[in-house]
Amino acid sequence: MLQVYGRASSINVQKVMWAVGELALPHRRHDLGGQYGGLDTPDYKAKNPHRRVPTIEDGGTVVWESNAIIRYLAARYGSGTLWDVDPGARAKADQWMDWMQTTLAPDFYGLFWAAVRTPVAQQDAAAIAALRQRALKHFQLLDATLSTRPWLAGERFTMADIPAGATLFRWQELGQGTPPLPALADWHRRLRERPAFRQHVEVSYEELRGRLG
Ligand SMILES: N[C@@H](CCC(=O)N[C@@H](CS)C(=O)NCC(=O)O)C(=O)O
Repeated sequence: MLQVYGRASSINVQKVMWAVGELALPHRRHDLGGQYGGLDTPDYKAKNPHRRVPTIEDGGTVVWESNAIIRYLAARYGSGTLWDVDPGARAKADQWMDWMQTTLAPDFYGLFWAAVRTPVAQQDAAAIAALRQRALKHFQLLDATLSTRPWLAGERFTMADIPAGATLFRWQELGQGTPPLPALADWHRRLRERPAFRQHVEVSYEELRGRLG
């Protein structure tokens, strides 16, 4: 059975669990990282030399890096659904997944750390406002894209929607006071119709509030 290592409050674990849920894969998730620790054991280090979550183990296959895991699961179990067999169509999904990891995530995670993980007494309002503006520009790009098609890679939900979509639950709080983005809001509404999104992404992050470690 598929083993997933990582705490449910990690957005990178949530991305993987959302894919696991979409594919209805029998699995066992192990709480690791954050308050649960367990990343420094020789056993975990052998699986993931980076010592972060998530990691998966599927038979003899061990994979870390959340987007690499999503691609592996989609290719192995989601051909024709999450995974498009046409290389050109699949590249459309890949580009949004890589964009999330390299462009949206640094600003969005920076905002999350500044506004949620940093204790209130240490928070820098100007830095939070600047990070919110930087993140907003990325959500505006998503909004503009989603005003031309229903899903990020085209006409149907694919793995492309998972990494960027996983940020929307937290953006609800972090983006407060920013201009409305109608196409983004409609995408979020449609993602919320997916049980795996609600189960794995709409997870409380209160255990992370005020905790820098
Ligand atoms: N690029 C990696 C990032 C992995 C990462 O930094 N994970 C965080 C949680 S989101 C982590 O392991 N933090 C240490 C901890 O939880 O103890 C991925 O997408 O999987």
